[in-house]
Order: sequence, then C-alpha cells, then structure tokens
Amino acid sequence: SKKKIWNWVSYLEEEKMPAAPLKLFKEVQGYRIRLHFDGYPDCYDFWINADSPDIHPVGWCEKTGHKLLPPKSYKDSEFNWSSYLKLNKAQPALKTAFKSYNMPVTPSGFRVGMKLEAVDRKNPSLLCVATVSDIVENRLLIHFDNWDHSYDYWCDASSPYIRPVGYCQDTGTTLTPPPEYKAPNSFTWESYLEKTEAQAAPTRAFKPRPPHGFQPHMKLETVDRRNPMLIRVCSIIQREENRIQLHFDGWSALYDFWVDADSPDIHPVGWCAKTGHPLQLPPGIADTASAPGQ
Ligand code: MLY
Repeated sequence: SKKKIWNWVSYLEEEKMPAAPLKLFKEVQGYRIRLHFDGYPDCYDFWINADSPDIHPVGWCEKTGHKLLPPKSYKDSEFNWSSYLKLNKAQPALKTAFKSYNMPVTPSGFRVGMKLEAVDRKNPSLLCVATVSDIVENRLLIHFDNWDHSYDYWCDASSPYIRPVGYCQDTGTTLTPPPEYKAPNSFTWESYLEKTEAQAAPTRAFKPRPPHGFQPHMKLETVDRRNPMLIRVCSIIQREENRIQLHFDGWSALYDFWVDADSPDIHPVGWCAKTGHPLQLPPGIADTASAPGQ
C-alpha cells in the first residue's frame, strides 16, 4: 500500500476533531533547547523552551543577588565568569536572546516576606501557610513556612494556586498551618503575623486569571514527560478548572496524564513544524514513533 505523508490538516479531517485554537496557549513563540550543567553528567541534561523565564544570561545572579552554583569541582570562591569563559573558549549567550530582556516588569503588590495561603503542589489537596521568598521579574517563589525547600515553586500573580490570607476562613476550607502547630485550631493568622513580624500579601496583588478554554477532543502537540526530547500528537480527553487530561493518539490509555492548562510543555498544532522540532506521529502511521518514553 502507498504510504501517505502525514500532515495535521488531513489528520484532523480524518479524525473529525479540531486543533486547539492558538489563543488558548500561553506562549506560542520560541523553540526548545537542551541544557547541560557544566561539570555534571549528561543525565542531568534537560529540555526547556528558549523563552522560559527560568533561564538567565551570564552575570544575572551577580546582578540580582542570587546564588550561582559553579560547575562541579569549582569552589564558590574560585569561580568567575570571565576567566571561565576564556579558559573554555566559550561565548556567553546573547542577553537579547532571553525573554526577560524584552519583558516589561509590571509593578506588583507582592514583596519578599509577605504571607499568603498556597496550594502545596506536591500534595494538591492542601492549602497551606506560605511566604513569598523571592521575586524575579513578575514571578513569585512560594515557600511553605517551616518546611524544606523541596516544596517551593515559582508562579505569577495570576496563579490559581495562591490565595490571600483569610481565603480559607472565608470559604470554609481547611488551612494547613506550619508543622509546629500540632493542635487543631491553635493557629490564627492574626497572632502568626504578629509573631513572625510579617505582612499579609494584599488582596489586590492577586490577579486571578479567567478559566482556560481547552475542551475535550481538541488536538495539540505535547512533550512526553517520560522522554522530554519527544513531542507527540495528543488529544484532550477531560478538563478541570486548572488542568487538562491528555491522551497520546494511537497509544494505550495507560499513558494518559494531567497537565496544567498553562504548562510550557503543551503547544498548538503546527508548533513543531514551525520551530523545526521532530513530531512523534501516532503509531501505525509512520515508523518513526516508538513507545512513549522508550
Ligand atoms: N505527608 C507529607 C505532607 C507534607 C506536606 C508539606 N506541605 C504542607 C508543604 C509529610 O508529612 O511529609
């Protein structure tokens, strides 16, 4: 039998399903790059969108007072960028290539040290006592009071995972206090703010975003988290307030998974073609595809 060349237009027609509209995606620019930590084995390499707010030009840590971890085998005091670049005959990535370079910093009502109520993303049923522990551009680092940093995450003022002090009380939701509060009801914000000499983040600083517009059956291109080098043809099968459940077309439902609607790993139909990234086609259609993650 003659093999047709796969393309989205005829695939959507055959499947009688729509592409997820462009306007539903947070970012539709950029391409993906693979990053390697100098001095560390390749197993720590990771893929990231070139416009990610998590990557910064050489010198950024020094300029903004963040701690830069030097390549393995260097002591903190031994490392400086100019001799390191010279020694390795390497070029710094151009500042203008970074998204933050062209991004206006909108003033926000958040300040480092302010308290709030935040979802523990590792235990999503918990809304907890938390602090803004860092601010970079328009993003906030959320830390859970008296827990280790492994629960920390970055988000922006429109995140559905953060709420002002008092939200739990107002909505009759259980608030998880810091771990030292063992007895139920022994925690009150009033005395805690006083004790910690902290301020509550003002309600006006929170900018709740409108609900996402993704619907079941829409198709898109999604990073395979088991092997993040790969981007696959995908369909939405369910939606929730902040998340969508995805299915890899042609694969077992065992591989279905949930992602945040603003995940940087979901892309509109045509994104791979536009950015020059290979797209893994549904199996059976082409022999390039392999089992997810293998
Ligand atoms: N079962 C976990 C729950 C930890 C929750 C931490 N959050 C609140 C930051 C444990 O006790 O380790």
